[in-house]
Amino acid sequence: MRTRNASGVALLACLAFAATPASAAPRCEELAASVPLGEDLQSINAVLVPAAGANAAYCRVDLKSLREINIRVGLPLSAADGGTGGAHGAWNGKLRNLGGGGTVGTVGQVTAATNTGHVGSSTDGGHNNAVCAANGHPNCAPGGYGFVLDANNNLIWSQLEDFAYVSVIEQVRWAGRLAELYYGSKHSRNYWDGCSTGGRQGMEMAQRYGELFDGILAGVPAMNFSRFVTGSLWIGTILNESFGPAGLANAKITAANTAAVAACDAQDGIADGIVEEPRRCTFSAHALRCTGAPGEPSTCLSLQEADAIDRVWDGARNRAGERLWGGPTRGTAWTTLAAGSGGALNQPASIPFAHIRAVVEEDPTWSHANLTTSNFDVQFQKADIKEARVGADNVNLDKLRSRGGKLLTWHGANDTLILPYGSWEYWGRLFDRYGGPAGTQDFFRAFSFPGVGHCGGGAAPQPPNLFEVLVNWVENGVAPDYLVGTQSLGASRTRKICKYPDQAVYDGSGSTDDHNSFSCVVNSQVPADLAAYMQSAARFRQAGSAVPIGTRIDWQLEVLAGVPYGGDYAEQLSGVRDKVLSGNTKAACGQLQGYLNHVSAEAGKEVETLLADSMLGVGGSIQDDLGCRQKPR
Ligand SMILES: [Ca+2]
Repeated sequence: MRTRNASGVALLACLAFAATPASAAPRCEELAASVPLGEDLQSINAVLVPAAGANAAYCRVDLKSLREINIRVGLPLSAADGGTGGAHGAWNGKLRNLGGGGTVGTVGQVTAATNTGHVGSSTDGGHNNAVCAANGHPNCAPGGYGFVLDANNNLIWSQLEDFAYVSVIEQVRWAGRLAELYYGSKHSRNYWDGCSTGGRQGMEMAQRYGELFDGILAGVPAMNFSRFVTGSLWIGTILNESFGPAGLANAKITAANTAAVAACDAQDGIADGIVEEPRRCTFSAHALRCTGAPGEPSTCLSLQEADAIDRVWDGARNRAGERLWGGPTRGTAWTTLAAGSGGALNQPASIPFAHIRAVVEEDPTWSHANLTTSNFDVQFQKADIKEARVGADNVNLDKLRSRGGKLLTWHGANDTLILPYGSWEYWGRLFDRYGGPAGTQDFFRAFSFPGVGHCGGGAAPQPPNLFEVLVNWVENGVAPDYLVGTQSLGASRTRKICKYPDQAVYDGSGSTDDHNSFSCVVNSQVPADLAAYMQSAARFRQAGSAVPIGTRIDWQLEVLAGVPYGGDYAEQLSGVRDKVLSGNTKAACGQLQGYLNHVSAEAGKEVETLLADSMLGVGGSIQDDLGCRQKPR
């Protein structure tokens, strides 16, 4: 292990001269000494891991890059190390960068990549759970967010940014650098492969660094970070407000979900236990109201219970009744997003709760009990303003498209952790940007899997090997119009899952358990009823006028205080605030316009592009509220 020491600068100079010439590629054991330590490499260790069990031998490099970003790169053995069978030793010439899960916090295994001849890579997301715990923070465990807070409970923006994307692009860059050094040859393909947090990381790569990738598999992305986390808290909020500490028996929730699936199953024409499009299922829990009849089930519902279940299914709404976010689809268990005791649920589960507490409120004592259906919209807006730039929900994929790269994504329609609403919402906005689904099909394909849970699972046909599908698209030009899902039912059930928003339709003959009996009907746009379902409150003003302009500006100023380049913007925005508070609307509008021009110009230089998203959004909503936009746009 080599590490950077106090005289790092002098060491760096010596090592640069000592670097192995490119003509003689270093063996694994020489690899660490071949890379100069510097600002983006604090330590590096390389070890040849012999073949063991199902795992092929590979060269494992563990390094620490910027700040607390730890990265692992696995390299199939080079010819010099005895590797055979690939384009360079055992290497197929390709990078397969692997995504993490939850809040990460440890580097992941890379053998899934090295075993198939790829250079594999992973990162801990820029924080180590053990370091977090040593700093005395609560919620350091996987799924906790203690790592973003300093000792005074102030948000460490760099930690959040590292988690969002910096660690990820460092991971990808190091995979490429080390491959070139070890094999003496550049990679021929660059792939991303992840699900959940790994899917979000893939979306970040597509949006920010699309020019670097041939193919990105972003499964079930935890994107829309600034909105979906708060949206998830709706379940716990309804339960707490309706039932307090007693909660609602999970047996009743399960019974309601079971009844909903039974009621909606045949809507799609096939009674198979699967609701093809849960947004079209409008089953009300009031069907399960207790009647007092003898022998009725103990899971029958009171008026209040039925109301609560319907409101959870419906999803978060603001006080004006506009949808903020979707709920868990009917048929989806709530036990991943809500928690409780004694078989009842009454509060949000730990991951979204920890997120709001640490990242948004910067207060480890903040309680979910502060949230009600009456102030939920304020919380939703606050998180969005604060975190928009790490939201991973930018629909500008021009970099990926221009390069000819491909983005393959999917979501289980019964996801228990990351509500599928976020993917449907993003796909719809992407179609809007690129002139409808047809305008996206050469670089983007998305699949909504009915009945499937979080990154798989559920009593429904499961996705095939999607990485293989992606590679076949990138390297052989086979763009997937549909995927074949498989469910084991003793005999196997296969089903066509058509690319979104196309629809699988039964041909009218043949087994409904055979995908060959189905055809995909191409939809040139998202069907009107589903588009209507996705209608939501205007972003950054979801609470309407409930949050005073001054408060919204204050939230944005807090963001600006924590980022590079923030000072200039903050000065201008403070000026707007002063003029608003003094009632000088005309002058406020003028200064706000100057501020927005400034942001637009900087965004054009791609400086902090996604920060600009929230700054422009907040500014735009304030323009509307102040009536600044008098001329038609
Ligand atoms: Ca069905």
